[in-house]
Amino acid sequence: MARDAKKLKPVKEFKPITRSDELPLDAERLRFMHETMVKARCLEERLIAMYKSGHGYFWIGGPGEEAFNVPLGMLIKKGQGPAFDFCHFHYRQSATLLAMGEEPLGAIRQMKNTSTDPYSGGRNFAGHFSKKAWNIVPVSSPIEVQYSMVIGTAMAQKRLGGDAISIVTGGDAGTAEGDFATCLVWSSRPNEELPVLIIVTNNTWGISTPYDQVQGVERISDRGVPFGMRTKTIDGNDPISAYLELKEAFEYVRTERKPYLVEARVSRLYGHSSASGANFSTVEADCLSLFEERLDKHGVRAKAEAKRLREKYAEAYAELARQAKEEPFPDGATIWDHVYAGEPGKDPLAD
Ligand SMILES: Cc1ncc(C[n+]2csc(CCOP(=O)(O)OP(=O)(O)O)c2C)c(N)n1
Repeated sequence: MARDAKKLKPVKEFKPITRSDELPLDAERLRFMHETMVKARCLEERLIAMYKSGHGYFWIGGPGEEAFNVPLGMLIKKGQGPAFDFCHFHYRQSATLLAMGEEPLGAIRQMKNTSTDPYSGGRNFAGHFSKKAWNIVPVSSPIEVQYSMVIGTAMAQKRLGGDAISIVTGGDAGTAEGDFATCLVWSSRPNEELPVLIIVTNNTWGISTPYDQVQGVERISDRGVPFGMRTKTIDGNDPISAYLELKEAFEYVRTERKPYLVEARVSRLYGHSSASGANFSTVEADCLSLFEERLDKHGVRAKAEAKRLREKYAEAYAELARQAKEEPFPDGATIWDHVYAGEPGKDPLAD
């Protein structure tokens, strides 16, 4: 659905750092951020192309959120168990996984629903990641349940001590559900505060429902204020600002062991999902193109080089899709794998 402009008022405090002459991050980091954003965009565009050519049943993903999701992935302390960060993500997080070092082939296999899909063995939607080795909890299709679940891992981390935290992401519309309120209450109990980085990516849409017809608050971050937690609304279309703001939030949660609610304003560049057509939006800010303008202007990466990278990854991922096309679908006999602990009908604690 096209519209003229976002009805949300612009946030005055968005730091103008990226409009100054000096970029406040080193060139190597900026180039990594840009290349990872390119990878994420090319991956999502490949997944959309697969859906449109009949090599997948449903697409949903994160094009338009790369400027926020890449810095997020760069700051996560990845590993398995409570001494590492726990990630309770939603379905728009491919750029975060790539920034953490994930290979793109898994997402392509999940799109094609092959048995080789490392996240669900070919049985879940696109963008439904899970990775035990990095504490990436399986993405849930019923939205928002992750905001209740994050409390559990954060409690374990609080008891353990150390600096690992639990991170939860979800969209603006989903915050209307009770799980979000549960998260605010349980993460902020006096003297029992939990190390949770609560993130809401606000693209101003819930499928086709506009933000300003549903939410009475101007900023979702304000929902955390009555609970005494630190809150901030940040510019999720600016990767430098997002990196610096997130760094501060991570440091606070790691050291204070208390919650921090971040609302990131982002774009939704290909609509909600394949259910709404998955066509490029010309009325929303494109964080990748905007970043490329700035990198070129500051001599960090020329536009021609950025274009070359886009072509390189577009072709590389087309090749991965050709590879996945030849791989088998899951065998019917594996239908119960990973559904229950142990075997169906057998007491999981019996052995
Ligand atoms: C419990 C539940 N209710 C409804 C849906 C259908 N649904 C899927 S995505 C979505 C909108 C989510 O919007 P938002 O939370 O803003 O996240 P976005 O997809 O825009 O990032 C809805 C209503 C669902 N999957 N689960």
